[in-house]
Order: sequence, then structure tokens, then C-alpha cells
Amino acid sequence: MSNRVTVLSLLVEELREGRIKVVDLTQPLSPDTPVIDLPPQFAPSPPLTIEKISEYDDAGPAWYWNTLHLGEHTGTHFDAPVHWITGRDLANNTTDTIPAHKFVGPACVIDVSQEVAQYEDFLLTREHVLAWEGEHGKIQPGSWLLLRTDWSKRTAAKEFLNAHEDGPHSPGFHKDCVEFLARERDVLGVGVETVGTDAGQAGGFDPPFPAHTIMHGSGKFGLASLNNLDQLPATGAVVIAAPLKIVNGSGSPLRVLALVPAG
Ligand code: 23J
Ligand code: MN
Repeated sequence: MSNRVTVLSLLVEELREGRIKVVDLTQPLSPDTPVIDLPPQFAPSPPLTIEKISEYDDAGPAWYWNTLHLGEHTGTHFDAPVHWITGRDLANNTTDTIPAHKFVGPACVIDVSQEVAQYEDFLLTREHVLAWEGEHGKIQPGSWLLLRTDWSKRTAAKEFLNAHEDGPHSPGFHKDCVEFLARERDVLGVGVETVGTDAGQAGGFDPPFPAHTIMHGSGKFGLASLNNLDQLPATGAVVIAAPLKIVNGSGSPLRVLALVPAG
């Protein structure tokens, strides 16, 4: 029994031999981490603040530790269905009640970095997804749909949030596309490199914030502010994204990892 070759014993060997790599999809978390800028009539999410408790000093002679103050949706973070009004009455819609098996799943990575370089308000359509499927195969139920835009290469907060006079500009999804992904592909959720799963201008869409509205209304999740999506294959990576078990939490910062076959 203990010497049996299983997928897990093979996984351990492949990791040790470097045939499977662990790619960190997480943005560094600090007081400089950009936080979403909502219109002024809405309450803002604060930036992260860190306060030292002790650092090998009178307050704690042999230990160093800090207190964090931050919004649930800060930096690389997970959106739970309860985050949106459309998901408020669903079962298991909070960070503490989502079944843990949903925190491990395959990734489909759609690369639209060329399009986004030309047009910062680029929106993914159902037709883009169907074209991707023509090349890579149908999206299997329970997959993350990760949108590679290279937006994470904008490491300065100003360029990352990209606020113009008429509000923020960044890529996202058409309403029809998220409806297709949720209803016809039964994805786990969508993951993006931008500050939120909706496009910068999505507050003015019909419905407003369609990715949040439709994904969370369908019990699906979101991952925002991802990094290193350019290191993932179109298919074949496995994503581990487990939010903190905050009771009644609407989301949480988290470390997102991808297991990827080595080149
Ligand atoms: C609240 C209102 C609008 C948006 C968001 C939060 C997010 O993007 C988020 O982090 O969930 S668009
Ligand atoms: Mn969020």
C-alpha cells in the first residue's frame, strides 16, 4: 500500500525532479498595493496598513510580528458569490462555506495580450472563447478561465488602475461572454490580472459590472490581480486558490499557485 504508485506519489516525484513547476500567480502585498477606485458616492476599500507588534525588542524580546488592516478585496484576492447581491442567497456562498475541493482546479488561459496592448478597454467575447476552443479544446466544467492581458506588467499603481477623467480603463469581459462561461461551460470562475474581474468601465455597462453580476449570481468565483499568467500554458496547469476561512467572508487575499508541466 505505502509503496503503491499513485497520482500523488508521481506528483511528489515530478515536483522533486522539476518536471512540474510551481508558478506563483500572486502580486506582492504591501501598503503600496493598488486597491480598486470606486466612484466617490461609494465607500472605498482602504489600502493595506501594517503596524508592528514587536521586533525582538521590549514589546517581544524574541519575536517579530505585525498587525494587518486591509479590505477583503485587496491585492491578489478571491471573490466569493456572496460578494455580489446576485449571489447573496445562494448556498455555500461565503469564504468559510465553499467546499474545499473547489479550491483546486484546472486552468484555461486565454491570451489577449496583443489585443489589450492595442486597446486598453478590450472586452473578451463569446466568439473569442469559441475560437480559443477551436484551437485548444472545449473548456471542461470546473475550470478556471484565466484572462492573460499582461496588465500585471503595469507595476506602478497609476498605470495599473489607469484612471482617466471618465473613470478607470482596463480590459474585461462582455456580458454575453460571462453568461456563456457560467451557463454553458460551468467554469469555476474567471481570473484576471486587473484590479477586479470587471473591465474598468464596467460600472456603466448594462448590467453594471456584468462579470460580478453574472458569475456570482451563478455561484462562480473570481480571482483578481493575478501575476505571471504569461508563464502558464493554454491548458494543462492546475490552480490552487484557497481563500482565508473568514466566517461570512465575501472574499480574501490569498496566495495563488499553479502547477505547470516544465517546458
Ligand atoms: C466592489 C464594487 C465593484 C467592484 C468590486 C468591488 C471589485 O472589483 C472587487 O474587488 O470585487 S468592480
Ligand atoms: Mn474582489
